[in-house]
Amino acid sequence: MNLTKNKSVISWIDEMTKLTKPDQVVWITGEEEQIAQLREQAVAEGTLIRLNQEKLPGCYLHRTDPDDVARVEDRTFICCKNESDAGPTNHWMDPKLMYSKMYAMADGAYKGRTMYVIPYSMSIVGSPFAKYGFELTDSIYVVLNMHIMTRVGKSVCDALGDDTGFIKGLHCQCNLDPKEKYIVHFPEDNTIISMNSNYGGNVLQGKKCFALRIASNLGRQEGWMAEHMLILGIENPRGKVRYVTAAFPSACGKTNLAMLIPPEGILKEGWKVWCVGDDIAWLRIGQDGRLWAVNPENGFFGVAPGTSMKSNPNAMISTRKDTIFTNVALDTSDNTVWWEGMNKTPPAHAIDWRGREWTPSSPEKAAHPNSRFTAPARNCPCLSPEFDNPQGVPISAIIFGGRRAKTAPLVYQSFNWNHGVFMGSIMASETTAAATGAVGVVRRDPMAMLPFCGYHMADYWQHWLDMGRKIPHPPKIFNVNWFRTDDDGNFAWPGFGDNMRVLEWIIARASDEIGAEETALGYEPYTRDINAKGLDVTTSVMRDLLSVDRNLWLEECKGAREYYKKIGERVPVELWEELEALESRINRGYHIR
Ligand code: GTP
Ligand code: SPV
Ligand code: MN
Repeated sequence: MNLTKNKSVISWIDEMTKLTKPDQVVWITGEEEQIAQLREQAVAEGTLIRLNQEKLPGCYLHRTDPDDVARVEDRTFICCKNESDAGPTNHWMDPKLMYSKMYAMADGAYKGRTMYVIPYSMSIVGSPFAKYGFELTDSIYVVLNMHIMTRVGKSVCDALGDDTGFIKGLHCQCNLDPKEKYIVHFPEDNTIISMNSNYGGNVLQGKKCFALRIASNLGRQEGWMAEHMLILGIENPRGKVRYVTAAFPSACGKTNLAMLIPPEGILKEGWKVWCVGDDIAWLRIGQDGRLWAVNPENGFFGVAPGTSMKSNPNAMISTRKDTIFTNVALDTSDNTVWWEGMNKTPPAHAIDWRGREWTPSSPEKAAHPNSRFTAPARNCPCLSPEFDNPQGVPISAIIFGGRRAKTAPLVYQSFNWNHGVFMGSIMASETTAAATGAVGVVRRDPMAMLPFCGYHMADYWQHWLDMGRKIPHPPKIFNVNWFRTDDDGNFAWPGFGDNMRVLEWIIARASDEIGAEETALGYEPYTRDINAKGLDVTTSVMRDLLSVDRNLWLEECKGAREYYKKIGERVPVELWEELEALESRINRGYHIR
C-alpha cells in the first residue's frame, strides 16, 4: 500500500518498479512491528546474526562480502551536464549515458526479490531545514540501517505532501561485482543510484550521497553549507554552552571528539561536552547573524576498531543496545562482539569478519579495520538536549584537522575567515581504511570533503568565501592535528579525552578571552595557555607539538601550489593571495617556532 498520494513520487516509483521487476513492493512505515519482522527475516535468511540479547539487547551482526567493505571513491560519479562543473576531483560521466548504463543494470535486478520503499528525512521531520528522500532497495540490511541513521516512515510522506522537491534514490545489490560497482549522483535532478554494493556510505544514501554530495549542491544554490563535520557543545563551569563544528577526513577522529569526556581535573572544574552530531553538519545563517548547525542524521555509523571504554565510553555505551555491527568479530564464548582496541585481552576464540575461525595467534585482524557500528543517537549518554531542536545550534568555532605525522602543529587559529578557508582548502591527511585503496598515504583533502563535494572544488571554495561575506558574526576558524608523532613514530599527543585541553583554548580564543602568539601560520597558543594539569606531556614535548618546521612548510606551500594548479583556473584569487602571503611569511622567517 502506498504511503503517499504525491503524484510525482508514485509515478517515479511505478517507473522504477517496471524497470526492476520486483516480486512485491513493501513500503517502510517506520512502525516498530514492521522493523521487528524485517529483523526476524534477516536472521532467518542469514543476513543478520542475533547477538546475546541479555548483554546486547536488540543488537545484531552483519558480515559483508569481503570485496565490499568500504566506500569506493574510484567508482563514485557526479553526473551533471557539463563535465567542467563536476571539477577535476570528481569522476564524471554524461548523465544520459550514465542513466542508460544504470537502467540497463537495474532492468530486472529485483526479479524474485522485494522492493523496499524507504521514505526518509534528513533532519527533523517537519522542520524548515528538513529534506526528504525515498530510497528504493532490495536489501533488508539497508532498510534496517537507514531506520537507525535517518527518520523513516509515514510521517515523512505526510510532511512532504505534494511537494516535488524530494530526492530519488535507487539501490540494487545485483551480484556485488566489484568491477560493476557504481555510486552515482545526478545533482541536476536530485537522483542517486547505487549498484553492486551493500556497504555503508555506498548504499545508506541519506549519508554521504544525499547529505553531502547532493546537499552541497543544494546548499550552494540556496545559500547554506553541507559539511563533513561533527557538532559538539562545550559547557563551561558557569553552565554556558558554546558549540563548535570540526571537519576531519574519514576515520580521523570525528566520532571520538564529538563524544569526548574531559580529563578528570577539567571534569571536576565543571566542564562538560555535549554531542550534537558525529559526521555531518548542515549550516545556515541565523536571524541573529550567526552560523547555525543541524545534524541531519539520527544515528552514528562509527568506526569500531579503537573504540573502547577507555578511548570513547560514550560510543561504547551507545552500542550496547539496538545496534547493528558490520564486519566486527564474533566472540563465541558469549555471542557478543569484539574488535581490535576494544580491550587488552582478545577472546580465546572468535569468528573473524570473514566468518572464519580466529584465535589470538591468527595472523590477521579479527575485525576489519573499517568495521562499523550503526547505533541510534538516542543511546548516546552525552547527546545534546539540542539534538532535536529544529533551529540547530549557534557555532562559535569551525575546526579543520587531519592525520599529519609531522607538518601540522597541535593547534593554530586563522587570522580571519578567508585565511581560514585557505587553511581548509590546503588540508592534507593520511588515507585510512574508510575508503578502498592504499592506507597511510598523505593526500590533499580540502575541508575533509574531497570524496563528498558534489561539484567543482574551486566553486566550493568560492561558496565558502561568499558565505563568509554574508555571515555578520562568523565563527573563528582553527586547525588541529592529534596525530603528530615523535622520533620513534609514536603519537606525541595523548589525544581522545585530552583533546579537551585544546578545545578549551579554542573556546577561549573564539570568545576573545585570551591572547595568542602571532606566527607565520596564524595565531598559536602560548605553551602555558594549553591546560596541562595532570597531563603526562613535558613542556619540551608541548613545545615540539606546537612547533613549525620551516622546510616542511615550504614543501607544504609547494604542494598546495601544485594542488591549486591541478584544481585549475576557477581557484579564487583570494586563496592564491593567501598562499603567497603564507609563503612569504615563512620565507621571511616571520615568527617561526
Ligand atoms: P568516519 O566515521 O569515517 O567519518 O570517521 P571519524 O572521523 O568519525 O573517526 P573516528 O572518531 O571513528 O576515529 C577513527 C580512528 O581514529 C579510531 O581508530 C580512533 O581510535 C582514532 N582516533 C580518534 N581520535 C584520536 C585521537 O585523538 N588520537 C589518536 N591517536 N587516535 C584517535
Ligand atoms: C566516512 O567514510 O567518512 C564515513 C563512513 O563516515 S561512510 O558512511 O562509509 O561514508
Ligand atoms: Mn565520515
